[in-house]
Amino acid sequence: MHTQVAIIGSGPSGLLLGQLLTEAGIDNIILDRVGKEYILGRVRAGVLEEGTVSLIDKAKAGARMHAEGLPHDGFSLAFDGRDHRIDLFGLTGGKRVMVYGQTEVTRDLMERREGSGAQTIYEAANVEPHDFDGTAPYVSYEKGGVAHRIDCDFIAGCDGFHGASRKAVPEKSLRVFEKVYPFGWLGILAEVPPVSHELIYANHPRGFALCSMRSQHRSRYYIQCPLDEKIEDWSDDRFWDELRRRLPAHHADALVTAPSFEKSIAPLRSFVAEPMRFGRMFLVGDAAHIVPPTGAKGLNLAASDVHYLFSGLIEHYQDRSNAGVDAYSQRALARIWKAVRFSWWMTTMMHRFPDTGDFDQRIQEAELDYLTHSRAASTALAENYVGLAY
Ligand code: RFL
Ligand code: PHB
Repeated sequence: MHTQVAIIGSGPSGLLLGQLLTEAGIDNIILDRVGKEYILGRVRAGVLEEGTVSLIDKAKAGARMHAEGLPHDGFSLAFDGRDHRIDLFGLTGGKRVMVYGQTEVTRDLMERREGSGAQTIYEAANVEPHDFDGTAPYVSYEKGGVAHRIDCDFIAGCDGFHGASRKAVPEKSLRVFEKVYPFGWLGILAEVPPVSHELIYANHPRGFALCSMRSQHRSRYYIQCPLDEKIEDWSDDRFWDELRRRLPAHHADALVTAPSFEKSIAPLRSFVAEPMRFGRMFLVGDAAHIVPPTGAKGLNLAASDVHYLFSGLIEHYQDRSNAGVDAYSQRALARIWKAVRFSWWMTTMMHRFPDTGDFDQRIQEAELDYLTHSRAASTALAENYVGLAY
């Protein structure tokens, strides 16, 4: 088999890149080690920047997002028993975010891909990129016990943090930066109206809590928990009680509860692998970087990587220039590090760290007080939250 771009991974980065390439007439094949239903069963991101929304539109997969997604003009920081609204729209000169689940983005991109006839190979075992240092790279895999090979011009490693692409790069060629946080997020989904029409990020002595949503009838809630917490120890009642305790009283009183239909614990980490290009292979999205979810940046960074790589590939195929692919790693990393900084800062400001002393606690309180009373500081938060320019 031969294709122009072999894409490893059918998550949002692989699907978005694949669809943009297909719309531009560039042939591509996507490979994933798991099946479609498994991918659609993962509950992850919920907040899309305007740049991400535009890219989904460009991939012609935006119709349902515009019909069902919820545009948000602000969110609340809750601490000290009160809400402090961050007016995203007012502070950024008219920018907003879109609340629309990653699962739905993925479903829309998959449907668009199926409609366009582009090929996706699900349940491909032992997917491996080869010879990306030379001029004739290829990807090998097994399906139904039979070995296959796809020859290609380029390989896009869109296979997430645990994927095969980054692992195929010799250790000496990679520089890795990592910070692991001493807590995780326990999250649930429930068929209940959201406690507030905007997101609430709460800093409380018992730990962080986040009230988010997927629609007017479906809510997504998270609470900070120790890393060794076991999901079996968290009945729905225990979760709802703990969430209520971490919210200002007027929200706690208004919280509508019901049995959850998804519950999971995610550890928090910051991770960046540099560079993101190795000859004819590129790392994209979570394959190259992870941010803690506090700033809602993971999926949005995957989208900005796709933007830089897609424009580089277009320049290569349409203008016969390699300037864009040569600049990919540097352009993507410049934006990534700013989002890594923002996510680290939001995480540090909003969580209770097990080893925080009195001094650090007062610094956190001063930071929140400053942030919510200074227009300059609120503007910096809003500018980063809606997403820095590409
Ligand atoms: P993904 O989504 O991990 O997809 C990678 C795909 O590659 C496949 N794969 C392989 N295929 C072939 N061979 C192999 N060896 C393979 N290994 C893996 C996998 O099966 C999978 O289908 O990476 P991608 O596409 O780069 O997308 C990244 C996003 O998923 C991620 O950054 C976000 O979900 C992060 N995130 C959030 N991001 C936001 O922008 N806003 C948010 O509000 C937000 N909230 C979150 C989040 C992530 C969370 N978790 C669970 C990590 C909330 C949570 C709780
Ligand atoms: C979500 O809805 O899953 C979500 C929203 C905002 C975040 C993280 C996750 O910062």
